[in-house]
Amino acid sequence: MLTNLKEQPKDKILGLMAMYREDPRQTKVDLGVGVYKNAEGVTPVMRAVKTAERKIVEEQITKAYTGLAGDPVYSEAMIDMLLAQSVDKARLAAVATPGGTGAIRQAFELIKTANPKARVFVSDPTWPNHVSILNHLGIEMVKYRYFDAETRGVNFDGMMEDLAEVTGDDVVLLHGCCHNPTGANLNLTQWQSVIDLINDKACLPMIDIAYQGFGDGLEEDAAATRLVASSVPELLIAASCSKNFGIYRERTGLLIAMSEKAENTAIAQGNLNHLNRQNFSFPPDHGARVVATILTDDTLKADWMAELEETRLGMLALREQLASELQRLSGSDRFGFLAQHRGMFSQLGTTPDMVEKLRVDNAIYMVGDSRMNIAGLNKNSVPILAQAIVDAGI
Ligand code: PLP
Ligand code: TYF
Repeated sequence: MLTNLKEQPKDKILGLMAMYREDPRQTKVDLGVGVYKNAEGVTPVMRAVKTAERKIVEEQITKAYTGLAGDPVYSEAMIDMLLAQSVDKARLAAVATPGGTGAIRQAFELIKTANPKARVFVSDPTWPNHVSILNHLGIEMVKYRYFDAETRGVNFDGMMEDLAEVTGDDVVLLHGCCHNPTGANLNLTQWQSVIDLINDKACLPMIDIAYQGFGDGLEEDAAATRLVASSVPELLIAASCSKNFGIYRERTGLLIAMSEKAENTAIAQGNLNHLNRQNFSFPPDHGARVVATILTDDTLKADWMAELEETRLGMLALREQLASELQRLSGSDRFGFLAQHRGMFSQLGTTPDMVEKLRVDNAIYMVGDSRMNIAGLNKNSVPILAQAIVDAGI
């Protein structure tokens, strides 16, 4: 039977990681996979995470199953961090999931259960796993214009024109902050227009938030999600702790379903639990426990926030250095968008051929759509990248 299997398309981002590892050139620069790296090229375990883990080792007295939804202390702490006081908590159902990806996968499954006719509108471009999971589940996907190839900002008029096609059966998937892959984000006025459209169409919004704290700050990055939550009747949120807690391999995420009325929450919660049970039963606990330990301890939380802020400011400084170096070398302001983008990524907006040229000639690895992981840079590699970009005639 297994001989019937066909080859599956590879994940291009993960493929690039392997290519980079095999490149013998000393000067190689990895701007591929979205993993934070410090100036030494290391993805550190955050201080507060280490302390929380020590505490868990010391104090944990059982590893018996939690519950299908995971530990409620984790869900509550995450809901506070994401949504603060923006919504009545009685309207929220939530489950711990294996990573943000687990939350996305189950959000899509929930959508399919609730409405088999639903189409999911995704930004063009979006994180490739959104597309592949939707295809895998056989859910119809519709792209809306998002990235303006000219300005490298958001093509907001195009986006709104395309979203005008949404019906009450559909879902609009939005990146809560730090858009992946482009780095271009809506401002709050634009978010308000999207909310008005969502309410007008009576469609379901879904927010994927994987980089809270990597853009403008922990609170600032949640502002759009909170605005949506306080303005619409129903909402799905898929959150990831992989980046902001640096616990990528622990697989720590949360799926939240916000119902219109508190009386619907029990059914929503039952459906989320059911999805966990069908897919893997109990969610992973270690990462969730680390996050809950940090968020419920004032000292640990303050230390985590301080380190997250250092991380964010480090990426911002690299953006500014790169934009100003490019301005100096090219004598033009056309790269100013790099300092305007937020989060880990910026899409340079060049062709796959140019991306390939940078890899072959300069051992610079970026994703084929010209997405760069800014955290893959350091003070010394910024001028090398800037020179290579200008030399390639980009
Ligand atoms: N959503 C986006 C846009 C992402 O970039 C990521 C990245 O890793 C995720 C979700 C989920 O990540 P994870 O499953 O590692 O938590
Ligand atoms: O976009 C990224 O690089 C991150 C990490 O299949 C990632 O979100 C990349 C590919 C993948 C899972 C995670």
